[in-house]
Amino acid sequence: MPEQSEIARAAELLGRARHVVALTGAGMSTASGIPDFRTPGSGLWTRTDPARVASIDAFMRDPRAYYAWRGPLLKSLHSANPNPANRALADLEQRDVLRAVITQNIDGLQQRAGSRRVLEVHGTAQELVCLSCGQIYRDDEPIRRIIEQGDVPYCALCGGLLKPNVVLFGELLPGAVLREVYAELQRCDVILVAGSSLEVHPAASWPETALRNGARAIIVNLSETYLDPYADVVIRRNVAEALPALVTALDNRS
Ligand code: CNA
Repeated sequence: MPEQSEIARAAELLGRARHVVALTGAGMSTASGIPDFRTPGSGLWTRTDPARVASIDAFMRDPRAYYAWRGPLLKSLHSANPNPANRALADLEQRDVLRAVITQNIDGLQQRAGSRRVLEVHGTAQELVCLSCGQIYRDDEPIRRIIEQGDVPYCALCGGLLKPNVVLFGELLPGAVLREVYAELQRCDVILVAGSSLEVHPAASWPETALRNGARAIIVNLSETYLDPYADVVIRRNVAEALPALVTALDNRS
């Protein structure tokens, strides 16, 4: 008998699962034109030292330098649209296969593709928060113009410094979201990791938590991850091709 392809094996696992959860990362959005952090050549961190600019200490020390570095990423987020990988995960949720997407992404593409249950563990770039009074602002045109001009945005209410509502190095992850994440990791019997290098903690350790709870793991990623040897299926392909193929294979299962 011919060996089953990885896609078919993954579809088999998904088809039999009771509660599937996805963990996604920046690789889900590269097909939408948003660079990830670590892909050689295009990755944002291959050009800058992250701890130097993307930490809360660095932000407080020099917000202008932070915005100058973050500007190109924020700009690429504004013009991006969901891609077939995002739509495939939304399709899986619609088919009652996928129960939740835990995402490290800050771009909102998964929700725009139609996913309803998305747990944003690193916050969202679509908002800014005032570090003095906590007021939340939409990332709208006037604020974008300030940043694009090389200036720093301040709160209209109290004059405090505005920070994108994302988690920087040295900041805590949002507690309420984390509680939901751990509940999903308890419940899931399959975890589908897509487009993450699994190098940023604590998210990097969550598939292990799920495995320890008895879940099976499927990994779809272009480069190797530490988890590959422990996964049931590893699909080393572009998520924008592999995830739609997975949905088709699932639909074709009799
Ligand atoms: P990462 O460390 O940059 O890893 C991305 C992974 O995706 C790499 O292993 C790549 O090989 C892989 N990859 C890239 N493109 C594809 C593709 N088309 N198909 C399959 N695999 C692909 O990013 P992580 O998400 O693991 O790291 C977490 C960081 C990245 C979080 O703090 C995010 O906030 C942060 N980030 C988010 C965005 C975004 O919201 N789109 C963009 C850049 C960075």
